[in-house]
Parts: sequence; structure tokens; C-alpha cells
Amino acid sequence: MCIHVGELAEKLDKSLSDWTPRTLHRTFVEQGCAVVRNAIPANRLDDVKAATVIAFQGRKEWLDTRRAKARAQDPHVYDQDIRRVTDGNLSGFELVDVPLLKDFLSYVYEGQNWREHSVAARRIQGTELDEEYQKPLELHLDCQIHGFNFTVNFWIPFEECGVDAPSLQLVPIGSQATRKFSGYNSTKFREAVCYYGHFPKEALNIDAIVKAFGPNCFFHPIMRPGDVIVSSNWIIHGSYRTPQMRSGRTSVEVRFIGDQLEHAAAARDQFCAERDAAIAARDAAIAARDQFCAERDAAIAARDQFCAERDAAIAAVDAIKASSSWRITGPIRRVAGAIRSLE
Ligand SMILES: O=C(O)CCC(=O)C(=O)O
Repeated sequence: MCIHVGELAEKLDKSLSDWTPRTLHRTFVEQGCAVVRNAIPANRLDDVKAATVIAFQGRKEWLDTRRAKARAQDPHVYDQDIRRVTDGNLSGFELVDVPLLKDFLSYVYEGQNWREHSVAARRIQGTELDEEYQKPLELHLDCQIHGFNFTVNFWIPFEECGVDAPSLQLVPIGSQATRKFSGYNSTKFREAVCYYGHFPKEALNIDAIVKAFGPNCFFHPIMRPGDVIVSSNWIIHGSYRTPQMRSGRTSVEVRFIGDQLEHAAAARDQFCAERDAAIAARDAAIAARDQFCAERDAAIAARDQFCAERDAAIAAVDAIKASSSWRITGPIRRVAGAIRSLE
């Protein structure tokens, strides 16, 4: 399956007013991701950004406490940090409290229980390498880190990125195709951190991805404050940084999780595919039975025809024997026989 993101851009990338919950859901199901421009209210984005900046600064100050020492290596700011620095007045989940996104979530999780999962802000290094920032993340699936139940991820940058600062890149294929490509089949192949052991080594190697989906399969939109990338834990993605991207970038991921591996549409598709296969098998069995009956009926008809013709022949012979001409010609045939024996 070769993908050309240039051809998909119009389908994947629209402003808030051009999406409906249904169209966003359909694109998400088919392509695994979508961009919604100007979706996040500016004041909420500013408030969460300000709280995140304070929380990142505060991390340095906690380093002498025991709990903070354990977290010293963790490069994220979480929702509990945002709540703490705002005295409980703000949560990162408020960023996506937008009707389009809420309605979209209810389509994704139709028929299953779902809940808030996490808010995690991160800072990714530009090529100027701010040491406090994280290195760009390699291509991965979030389920390799968070586990397999279906999560929706809203990736929201606090500043413009994709030109001077690193952005995000994704391989825009549906979650089921991604799962198939990743080699996941619910068994654990090897010992590894988090959930990486459930995937063959090098499963998401860049050469393998390019071989499977072509060199133009990486979607890396330029993002501005207010824009959001909608994706899941079943999409291949990672940081996108080129040598021209000198500044660092801060962004936040807001995640929701369901109680099943699949989102509703995929579960329904699977159910329909299995139902259609069962119907096709039943129809094939009925057709085979009908063919058998037709052949059996043809054999019976041929036998009946044979019997009818045989009976007609017997009746004709009997009729001739019974007729007066049979009685007259009997003596003549005997005389003819006698003449032949004299010759
Ligand atoms: O923000 C980034 O550059 C990478 C984020 C990412 O890979 C993730 O959220 O799993």
C-alpha cells in the first residue's frame, strides 16, 4: 500500500469549521489521524501553556525531595503538575473540551467505556540542543509505551512548529492496518521495556516502513498554536526535526482510553466482515445443495423416461401379438421357413 501524503493533505487537514464529528471520525478511522486547525480556544491554550512553563521551572526546585528524585529523569509535566501550580483551578483536559472533539470521542468509543487517560507536556530539542529538553523521539506506537487498549491522543503544540522548531510526523494509515504492519498478535515475543516485547524487534524500522508504504508516507504538518493533531496509540509516529529546526518546541498530549483494543468502527467492521463471511458460507452451502438436488432430479427424470419408453415398446409388441395380423402371418412365416430350408 503506497501512500502519498501530498494527495491526502486535503482529506487529513482542515479547519475546525470544515470538520463535523462524523467526517473527523471517518478520516480518523481510514487514515489513523487528522489535523483540526484553530480548534483549541486561545485563552485555554495560554493558561495551560503558562502553567506548564511554571511546572517545568518548578521541577528543578523539587529535586531535593524524595518523590521528585524518582521523577528527575522524567521529562514530562503532567496534569497533576498543571493542577498543582494553578491551585486546582486548571486541568489540561480542558484544552479539548470542544464540542467537535467531544462528539468525535463519543463516536470513537461508541459501545464501550472510556475515560480520561493522561495529560503530558514535553519539550523537544531543536538543533541548538537545549540540554533541558528531550531529544526527538524515534518512530514508535504509543501502545508500545502505554499498552494496548485504544487511546485517542490530541497532540497540541504551544508554539508554531514544523519550520524553525520540530513538529510531529505520522504514517497516516488506519489503526488495524498499522497493527497488522507492526506484527502485533497479542503474544509477547521477547523481554523488553514497557510493551515493546509484544512487537518483533525492528518492527518499526524506517526502511521497513518505506518499503511497505513508500518514501512519501510521512505526514508532518506545520502546526500553529490552536491546532491539534488527532491520532491514537495505534499510529506510527515520532518527532520530526530537520537541520533547519534550531529552536526547541513545547507541546502537550491529551489522551483518552477505552476498555477495548479496538475503536467502535473497527469492532463493527470486524463483526460485519465475520457476519458477511458466515452469510456467504451459508449461501454457498445452499447453492451446493440445490445443485445436488437438480442433478438427482435429472437422473430420476432420465430413469422415468427410459422406463416409459421401455413400457411403450412392450405395450406395442403386446398389441401386435394380440392383433389378427399376427395370427394370419404366423402360418405364412412357417411356410417361408420351410421353403428356405429346401433351398
Ligand atoms: O512531541 C513529539 O515530538 C513526540 C511525541 C510523541 O511521540 C508521543 O506523544 O508519543
